[in-house]
Amino acid sequence: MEHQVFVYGTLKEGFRNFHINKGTRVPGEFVTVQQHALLIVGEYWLPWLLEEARANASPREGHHVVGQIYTVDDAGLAEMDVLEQIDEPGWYRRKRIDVKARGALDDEAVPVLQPWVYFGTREGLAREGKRLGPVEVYTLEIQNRLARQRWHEG
Ligand code: PCA
Repeated sequence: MEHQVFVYGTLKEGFRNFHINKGTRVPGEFVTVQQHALLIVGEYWLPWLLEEARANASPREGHHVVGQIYTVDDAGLAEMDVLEQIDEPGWYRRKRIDVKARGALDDEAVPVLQPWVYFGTREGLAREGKRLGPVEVYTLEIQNRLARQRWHEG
């Protein structure tokens, strides 16, 4: 069976877990129909997409988060599930999300897609601690802060 997955973090093309992503990219970029808080958490600066628009009581809003869609087979999806530890308490949970082509959110002629996504759990956020965010897009610059921090720590 084929599945569509919306990736917003390290599984994106050019990012550090892309080798785990065995999917075929659907061209272009996509954004979430709802606003979500995309946070960067913990020792490993993990991208952590909350189902909610707000991380806490603060007024800072989430975004229409930007990502990529891949079509994967069962085995490919299973590999991603292992990476994201979806069966471990307090890690990621795979659920459906509404997305549209970037730039076309307000265009009713453009269909809403409902791929899988790996949401970060609230428990995981509490355990790992927030570093950054909410951000609209997980960038190479953010990913590489992990390496810079390691270098400074020696
Ligand atoms: N990998 C998944 C979820 C967060 C992460 O780093 C992704 O890229 O969508």
